[in-house]
Amino acid sequence: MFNKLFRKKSNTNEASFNQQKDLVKDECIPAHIAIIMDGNGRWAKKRAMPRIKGHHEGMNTVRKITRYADDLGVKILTLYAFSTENWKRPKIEVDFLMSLPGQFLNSFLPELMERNIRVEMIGDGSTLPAHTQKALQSAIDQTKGNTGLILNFAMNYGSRDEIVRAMKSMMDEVEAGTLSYEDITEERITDYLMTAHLPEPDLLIRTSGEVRLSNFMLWQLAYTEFWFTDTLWPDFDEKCLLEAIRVYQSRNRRYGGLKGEETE
Ligand code: V0D
Repeated sequence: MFNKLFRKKSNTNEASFNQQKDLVKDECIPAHIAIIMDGNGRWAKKRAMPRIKGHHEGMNTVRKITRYADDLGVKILTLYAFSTENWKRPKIEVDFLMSLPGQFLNSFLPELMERNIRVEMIGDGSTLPAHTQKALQSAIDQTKGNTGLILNFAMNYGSRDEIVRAMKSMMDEVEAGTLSYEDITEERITDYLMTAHLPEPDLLIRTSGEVRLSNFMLWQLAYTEFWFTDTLWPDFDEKCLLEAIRVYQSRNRRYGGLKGEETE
């Protein structure tokens, strides 16, 4: 399974990369990884560049991490691309952010097809600019027959907003008489969320040193392992991903009692 990773260009730090890779267990790769991709603006500021340069670099990291995750056998990658709070940023920055899906897909869609990757989204797409919606919808349509990795973008997503919507559609059904008081269970609420068809994330990664959820998948992350790093998203690489997975696997072994005798 790691052959594809081996083929990739060797980095400055190949020895430590290979060491990291050896520590990762092939058979316990988290099926669903969710990532809060933070630190793009800070990355640019450190280089005296405009914030949008950081976002653009962050988009290139999305490409790279999608490839690594796919090569590792991850099934679902959910990326927090734009939150319901991000509209408060300067218009010029929001406008640039909204051009990223188009830029990303123009250059990356052929590779997504080649890799059998399916693009999906969660969040309220209806208030995104028309050109952004078009780019997204076209990618979703073109990849909907693909059966490999699900690349799930959270766009104009907020978890509380998602829960409010779920409650409202449940109320609608209660009023219509198709749902009753007794039907309101954890499983049923899960069914009304935008992630209804997906398993819950096994691993949450947040970059750039902030240690909070920022309204991301509150319901879905109830049992998820969290991994935080000071690395800024544009600097996040395959080594960081492997480190996160290695830590995830060691916690699973300790607390899940799955793979017995291993100790670290
Ligand atoms: C900026 C770091 C890819 C986070 C990553 C509109 C902030 C780069 C996409 C993308 C963003 C979204 C949907 C899609 C294909 C690509 C993206 C946004 C921001 C918000 F179908 N990167 N990216 N979308 N950034």
